[in-house]
Amino acid sequence: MTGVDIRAALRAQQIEVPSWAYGNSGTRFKVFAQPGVPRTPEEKIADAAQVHAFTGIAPIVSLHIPWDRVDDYAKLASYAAERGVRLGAINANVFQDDDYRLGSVTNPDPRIRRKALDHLLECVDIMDATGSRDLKLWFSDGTNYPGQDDIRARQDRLAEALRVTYDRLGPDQRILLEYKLFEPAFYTTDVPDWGTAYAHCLRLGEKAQVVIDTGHHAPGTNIEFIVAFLLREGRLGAFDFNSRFYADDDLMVGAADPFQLFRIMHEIVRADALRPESGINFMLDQCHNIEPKIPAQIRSVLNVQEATAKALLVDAEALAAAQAAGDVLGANGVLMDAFNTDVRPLLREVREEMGLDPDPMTAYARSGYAEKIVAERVGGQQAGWGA
Ligand code: RM4
Ligand code: MN
Repeated sequence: MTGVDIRAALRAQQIEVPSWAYGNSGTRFKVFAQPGVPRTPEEKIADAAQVHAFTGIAPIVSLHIPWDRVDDYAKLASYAAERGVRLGAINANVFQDDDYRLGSVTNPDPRIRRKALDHLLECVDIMDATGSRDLKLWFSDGTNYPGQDDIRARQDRLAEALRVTYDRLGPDQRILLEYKLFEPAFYTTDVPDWGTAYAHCLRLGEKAQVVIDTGHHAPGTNIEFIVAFLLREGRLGAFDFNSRFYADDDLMVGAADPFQLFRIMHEIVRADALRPESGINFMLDQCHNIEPKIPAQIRSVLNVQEATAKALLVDAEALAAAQAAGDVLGANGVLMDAFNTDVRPLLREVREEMGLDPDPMTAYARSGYAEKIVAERVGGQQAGWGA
């Protein structure tokens, strides 16, 4: 790829940010409230718009329902547009109601299954109003004890709910099915891995795609292999980017293992799947429990951008030649040369070409926005997990 192509690819990159990253969050031990945190979906969108204003590559905001429930979604979409961003994936939430103690769409009680399904269908109605393409489904469903419920019957119930939801989708809408190894269930999880998600998606049809949340695997899992495999099958719909040291830590993407992020982005570039038209939704799914939220989101977007720039720098011809010649060390060297390149000067230039400040972190800090929201957002109920 020429230098001109690399810059064009970087300018065209799009990353989707989660509305919930701007609200208060914490662990099951404590939610630490921060001053200036949004109280409404509009305020979350306003904060997300700052991330785009300073990075130039984060023009889309995912919503989570019911956290972001409003009376008029079309109005929310215009509010976003006025701030220079647009609404992205609608994330369903069937994990925060007392009724879901034994599961949502896999619950043994048909009344509760129906309630969960109705929520999924409500989310598609919301997509119609917001113009969103993607319905992101993560199920916390599972069991804690052997014998607690029938593993196969739960798969049948899951498949049934997915089928009804899939059949409700418009022609340009998709289901993004997310998997997670464990938590909150500790014995069985109903969608624990990419294979399970992929099998359900295959049965549903082409509008069902797998989401890879980078924090949802066993330690040591080779995530870039999953990326390569799903891309090859045309079933990779999205990422939920974050980083982890232990389990689903939801830390900033690229913070724990920048090399892994580079390897993932290399598979994306290799498959020419970076372009927005390729249909891969590059989302962040993070919680900023102790660090300031808007700068943390900016840093995360920049981390993905840095990994992408390095992936774009891989000399594909030299790599293919070394691979064909069986030159193990040569091939590895080509990849490492790209990873070890300092792409920060290149990215400063790309930002200048885009009319942005070359240093988004300090530009945001200088902007006074953080002080402004602390002064203005007084009173009301801060968004979050119950701070
Ligand atoms: C889950 C999963 C989902 C996210 C929720 C908040 O672990 O990652 O994508 O919506 O957390
Ligand atoms: Mn996720």
